[in-house]
Amino acid sequence: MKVLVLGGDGFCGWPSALHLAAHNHEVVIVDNLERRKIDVELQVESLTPIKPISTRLSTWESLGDADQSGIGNPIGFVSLNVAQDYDQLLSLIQEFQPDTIVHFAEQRAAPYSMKSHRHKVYTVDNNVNATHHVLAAMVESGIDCHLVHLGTMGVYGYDGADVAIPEGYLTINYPDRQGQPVEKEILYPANPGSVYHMTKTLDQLLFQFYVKNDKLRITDLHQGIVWGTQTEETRLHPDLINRFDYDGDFGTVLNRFLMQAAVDYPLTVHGTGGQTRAFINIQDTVTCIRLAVENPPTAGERVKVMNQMTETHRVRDLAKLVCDKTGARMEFVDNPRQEADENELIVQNNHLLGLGLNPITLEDGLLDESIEIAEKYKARCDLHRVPCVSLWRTVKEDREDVELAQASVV
Ligand code: NAD
Ligand code: USQ
Repeated sequence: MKVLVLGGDGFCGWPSALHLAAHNHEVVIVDNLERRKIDVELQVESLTPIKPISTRLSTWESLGDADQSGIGNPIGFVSLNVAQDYDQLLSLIQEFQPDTIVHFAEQRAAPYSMKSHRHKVYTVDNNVNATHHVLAAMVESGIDCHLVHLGTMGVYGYDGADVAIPEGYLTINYPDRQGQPVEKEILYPANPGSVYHMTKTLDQLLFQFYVKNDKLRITDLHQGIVWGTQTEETRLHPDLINRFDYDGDFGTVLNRFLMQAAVDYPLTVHGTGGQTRAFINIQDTVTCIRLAVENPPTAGERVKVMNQMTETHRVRDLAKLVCDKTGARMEFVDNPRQEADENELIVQNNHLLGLGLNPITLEDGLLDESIEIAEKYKARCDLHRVPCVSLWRTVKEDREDVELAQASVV
């Protein structure tokens, strides 16, 4: 298939582009390299030394061989801003005629989206416009292609509702005006916990409308927190290494804990650490993307929502696991976010299991690889970038309490 990978230079997009190419899909990456510019803004770099996109692509191509394995299949690259350059995006879709567009091109960090009012505005502008531009361009081009979007488990919220979170839709019953029972399936009530997560709930409404109005074919993958770094393809050459974000804005919890253990920084457990979240290894992410690409919905079918996660864990249990494996210590710090201290989370993921996903869990040994990577590159870590300094609270006194507590750590 011909696949456009929007956001294909990022943490999930890069290994997904390689994996699709290795499976003989014709891939073109679209990215404005904004994520690399945000590193400059935040004065931090990926723990792993990532190469420029041109080096990544030429090294990948140089690995090609005659055995037709798919390794080294050329990948194209187009630099454009999906949220701003509508005409260029439309022309690209008309020229390339993709069978599938995989859309990773959004600002994805909850703490970054809550840093300041400017960051909130940027996140909404970038994410909602990017998604809407893709949908409008799909319709205007007249090309029948399938959109695979990266959504988040966070659209469901973490209020601990005593249900197994379904895949996108909830069946509700209510009486009509005559008191007769009515049954309906609705999008699971949105309950975002950050401006970033809110943009993903807005994306859901855009999808619902464009499927109803224009019969677009859309898969929305509600992904959990991704951990790990390397995949089968990125391991093939040092130039292909994937990003490893560890800073207080973009680093996600398990990768941060692994890095903190490597540099002997007490693991920063927010609040009681009773937050339960869904997780998935990056190798499973790329497999799920391919499964979604290769199994599109039919025209007229409602948005196909699949929960892209493999296991759930409490934050303090993850911290304990990492401490037990590495000898690190943990510290309970004031939570900079506004979120429930404790929640239960049970999630249905039957769609992707049914398509053949064979989950990699924390038990499967890849944690050791991540620990090795954190150890190998720990000299690149800037300890000043470790604390989470983005505060959710807008009340001045609340902020001062958290700031004071943060200043006392380490
Ligand atoms: P990332 O920031 O590493 O990658 C996103 C890429 O998109 C970057 O290369 C960036 O430059 C590009 N981009 C952003 N806005 C763009 C625009 N307007 N035009 C062109 N390119 C643009 O993030 P990631 O971790 O790879 O996440 C990818 C997607 O997966 C996001 O939508 C995110 O919400 C979702 N997701 C990620 C995780 C996770 O744990 N990383 C979990 C669940 C869902
Ligand atoms: N946390 C800590 N200590 C830390 C960092 C985080 O205790 O040092 C806690 C947070 O308070 C939160 C939990 O760990 O309760 C998860 O935080 P995170 O930063 O790992 O994940 P989150 O902000 O939810 O965002 C990440 C990705 C986002 C994706 C989301 C999937 O950045 O793109 O959408 O995971 S999910 O969480 O399932 O919604």
